[in-house]
Amino acid sequence: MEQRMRRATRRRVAAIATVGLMMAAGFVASSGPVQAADTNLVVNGGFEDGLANWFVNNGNATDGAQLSATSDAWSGANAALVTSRTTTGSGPMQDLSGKVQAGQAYTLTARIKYENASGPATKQFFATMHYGGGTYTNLVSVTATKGQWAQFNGTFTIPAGQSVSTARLFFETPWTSTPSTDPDLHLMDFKLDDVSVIGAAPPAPASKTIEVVGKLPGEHNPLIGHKFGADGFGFVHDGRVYMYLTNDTQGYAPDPATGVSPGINYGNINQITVISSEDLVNWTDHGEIQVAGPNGVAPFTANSWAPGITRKVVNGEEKFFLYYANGGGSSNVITGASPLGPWTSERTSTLIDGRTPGAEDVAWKFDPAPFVDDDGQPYLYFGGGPASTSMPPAERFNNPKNIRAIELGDDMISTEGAAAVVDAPVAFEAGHVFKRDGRYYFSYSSHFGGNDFGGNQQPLPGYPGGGQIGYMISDNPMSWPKETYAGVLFPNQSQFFGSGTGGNNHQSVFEFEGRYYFTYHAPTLNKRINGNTTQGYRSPHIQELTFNPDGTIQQVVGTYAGVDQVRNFAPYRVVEAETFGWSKGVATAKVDGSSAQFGGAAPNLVVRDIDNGDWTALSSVDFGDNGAQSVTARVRALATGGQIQVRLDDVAGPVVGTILVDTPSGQWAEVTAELDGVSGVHDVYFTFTGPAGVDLFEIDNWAFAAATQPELPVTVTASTRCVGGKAYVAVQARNDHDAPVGIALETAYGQRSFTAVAPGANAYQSFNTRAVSVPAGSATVRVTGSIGGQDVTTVRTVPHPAGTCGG
Ligand SMILES: [Ca+2]
Ligand SMILES: [Ca+2]
Ligand SMILES: [Ca+2]
Repeated sequence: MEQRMRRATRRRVAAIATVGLMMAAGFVASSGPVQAADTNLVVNGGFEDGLANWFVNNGNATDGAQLSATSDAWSGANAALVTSRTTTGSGPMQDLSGKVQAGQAYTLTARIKYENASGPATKQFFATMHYGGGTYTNLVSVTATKGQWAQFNGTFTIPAGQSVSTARLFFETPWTSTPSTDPDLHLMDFKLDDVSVIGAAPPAPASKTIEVVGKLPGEHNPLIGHKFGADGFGFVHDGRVYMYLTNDTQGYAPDPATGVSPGINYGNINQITVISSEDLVNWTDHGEIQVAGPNGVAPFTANSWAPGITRKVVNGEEKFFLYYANGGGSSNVITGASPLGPWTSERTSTLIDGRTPGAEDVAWKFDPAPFVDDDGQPYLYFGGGPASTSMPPAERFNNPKNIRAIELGDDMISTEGAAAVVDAPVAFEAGHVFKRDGRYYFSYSSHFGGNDFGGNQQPLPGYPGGGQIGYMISDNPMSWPKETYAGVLFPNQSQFFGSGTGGNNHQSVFEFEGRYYFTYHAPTLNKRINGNTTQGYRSPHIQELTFNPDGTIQQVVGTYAGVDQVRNFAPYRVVEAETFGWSKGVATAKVDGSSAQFGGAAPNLVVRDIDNGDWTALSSVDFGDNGAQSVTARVRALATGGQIQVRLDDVAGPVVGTILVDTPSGQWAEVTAELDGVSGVHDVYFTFTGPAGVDLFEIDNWAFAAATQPELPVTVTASTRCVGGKAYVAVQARNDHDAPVGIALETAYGQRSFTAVAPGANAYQSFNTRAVSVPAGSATVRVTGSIGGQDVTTVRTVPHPAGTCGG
């Protein structure tokens, strides 16, 4: 009923363009005058990329159709064919949100054809914009003759006061509430081709760049300061820790004037953010996976919240399975060829939903967390939300039985059997399981009470309060009676981070190189931006998890300090520039091509929005005793006069090298700077300077080059001679250094070492081969000494000729 009401009040703005060419099949009209700056806002309007960027209008629940590509095109090889239309509005749609602007005029052209034998001789079609809610505006109309291509060709102006935050263009037949009474007249199939909407270029999107230093130098929480991320799930693979995050940045939209964003809208989130680290302090930004939505990996899902990932070899193939919540109603899984993708959907419908046995009473079939046991058996934990009203109030509060455990099939994309109740006290959501010393640990987030949980009730003694992380310990991953409850493992984060950081949480536990770690989120970056009035944008945190001798967990204390850096950062390799421990004022963006560091399957990002005064930094970089000689960065200059200063240990520390970004504007190029005095372990700051008010350049990756070791001067010779009918190899090394050195002479026929060879003195040995002849070969001379206080070893190889006695 609600849908019909909305449809009936659909606004038909009178600004239907005058249609110059009705029934204009085959006639090419001149479009209106188009200014040079005008641009076509429609992507793939000719359907030459198949159905990319197109989907079926879904403005009302009753709308529906099949969209396919057809070779019966007006031009090119393809057009779109829409069949099985359920409403007059059921037709091809493209999202122009963020592209069209209020008050602007646009020219719309398109080709349309219908052929149904029992259809009318002529039929009117509309190009219509859906501005969200019940607001629809017909833009341009054409009346087509059956079997012939007709052309839409008209202009429309979006009213100055029209909200265009949602603007979706679609094609339809004139509205009637009961089209099924005469489907030949109202629901005919039709074909569409060559769609264009030409007008002012889309406005530059407002900057989302976080200008404050969101992660303070020296601190390790939040993990990143240049974007948000929630519900972190830690996953260890091949020496790296990956964190999969709900992309809280997706809806972040700071007002250009005030810098304050509206509150978070979870309904907009359909991407998962991935970051990774080999040391838990310096994190690489791998960007976002477009999981859900019309252009998502799994387009039959709308949201991607609260990810959980695991790895399994299926039919001999290593695969990575990324589970996520499709809003509150269902959960799903996509498959990766690596932890960084590429990602595909092996399913065409959701994995956990109303059909899942044993989950019927679970209000929110979300928050899926996978766990693969040592024997290879996989499990999935999911669920949460309001408790069943069939329970007494006290039970609804204390033991809401709203979380489930279920076995996964060996393919990891199906379930087996019925889900079992996880009777977690005061449970709300965010189930997660790990195994340690043969026992299983289930952790979860507790609820805040209220009507969903039987009204105001007193928790049982020892049960968690609101918004805490509780845990249970069991010997069986499918058996979680309330008696397995073990306590609160993490109180609410507001206890540690203060005003503005409350709310629910979502945790995970992972083991990395012998230690256990606990992940959680807190809106600490949001708080650094806006003070105590936060808007719900959350950031990932990690603390170490420690256990008592009996296996219970010591309650975690949340800190900005976070965890210790696991290892020093290695600089002598290509490293993505989107790796940093701390940063200020920069953003990242995915670019075409693969990652130089992570290989062909991995996405590549660049650091952008680099202004004068911005910087990035790496924690505890180990340059070794010999130190670095140079640093090379792959950059794209955007202004003249940009520089990258390399500093040690502080954003205002000494400059040890300066990279001049003096390459042609707009082109990727490598630039190098010599370094002076960079050895040992340091934090490294890349500080960016150049003209104010413009983006200076973008950075893709960089690499340090190790200094070549200084050499001890030595003159070496090797010869063959004959003594007593035997061949000898004679080796001589003269110390040309200004201090004594050690010299070792080595041949295939023996070796000899000399200590403290004086300046100008020789080390000499004639090695008896005990043969009448010796083939050509070489001798090795190893010189050890000190240059400028630094211990140096210089190795020289010198050839000797063949020799034969008596020959
Ligand atoms: Ca075409
Ligand atoms: Ca900036
Ligand atoms: Ca990069």
